[in-house]
Amino acid sequence: MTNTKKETRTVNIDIRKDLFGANENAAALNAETFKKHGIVAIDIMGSVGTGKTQLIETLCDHLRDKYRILMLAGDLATTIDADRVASHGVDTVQINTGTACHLDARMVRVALQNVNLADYQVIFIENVGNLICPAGYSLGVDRKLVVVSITEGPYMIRKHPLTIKHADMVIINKIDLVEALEFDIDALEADIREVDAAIPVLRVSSKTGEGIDQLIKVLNL
Ligand SMILES: Nc1nc2c(ncn2[C@@H]2O[C@H](COP(=O)(O)OP(=O)(O)OP(=O)(O)O)[C@@H](O)[C@H]2O)c(=O)[nH]1
Ligand SMILES: [Mg+2]
Repeated sequence: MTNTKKETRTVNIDIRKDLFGANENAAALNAETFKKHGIVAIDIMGSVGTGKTQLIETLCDHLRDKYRILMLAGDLATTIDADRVASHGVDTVQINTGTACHLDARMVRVALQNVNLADYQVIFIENVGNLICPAGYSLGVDRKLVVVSITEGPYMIRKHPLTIKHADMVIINKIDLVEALEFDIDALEADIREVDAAIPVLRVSSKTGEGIDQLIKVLNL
């Protein structure tokens, strides 16, 4: 009996590449869907408590008479943020991610499954509060905003530059607290410019509404 030696086949799986590749495919599908319905979709990222929901609430107050708006809220648990925005007369869908510290394109796709997209012109997506994880996951949106706020201390950009690299615009929120906190906003903006010299940076107070008209103008809404 001849003993024929067999070759061992090796398959290398790059899990990260596989994961990100699958997400990019789902993001492309989302982008196509938004385009087909003429929807402007905006992903709002940022650490816990920077004012993402407050910003969406204020934007909705300014825009809800002009556009039909849907808000998708990403959180590990609860419907608190979706409920807050819904109280402004805006339709919402809560996405509870369980343990995931970011939204991905598939979650957005699933969340939109039972939504009649013909009813909407603008979709605000509040990502899970986190300055790191959401950066690598495209959702298929038109714009990616990062909300930083002056209550996080002066070093968050230097410590977490990655999200800025993946964003189209940075919102510095809570500027109504500048004096009380003796915060150096110019230094914070200089840190942002170190990461991306060209990125638009807007200073707003989602609470008082300062800077919101300018933000709406820059967003082309
Ligand atoms: N003074 C002031 N407070 C603000 C402003 N924006 C948000 N806040 C307050 O900051 C706190 C957190 O705001 P949220 O909008 O819940 O923050 P978030 O980023 O959505 O938080 P998570 O969803 O938990 O990540 C709330 O008490 C808001 O009222 C602002 O411009 N000025
Ligand atoms: Mg929130």
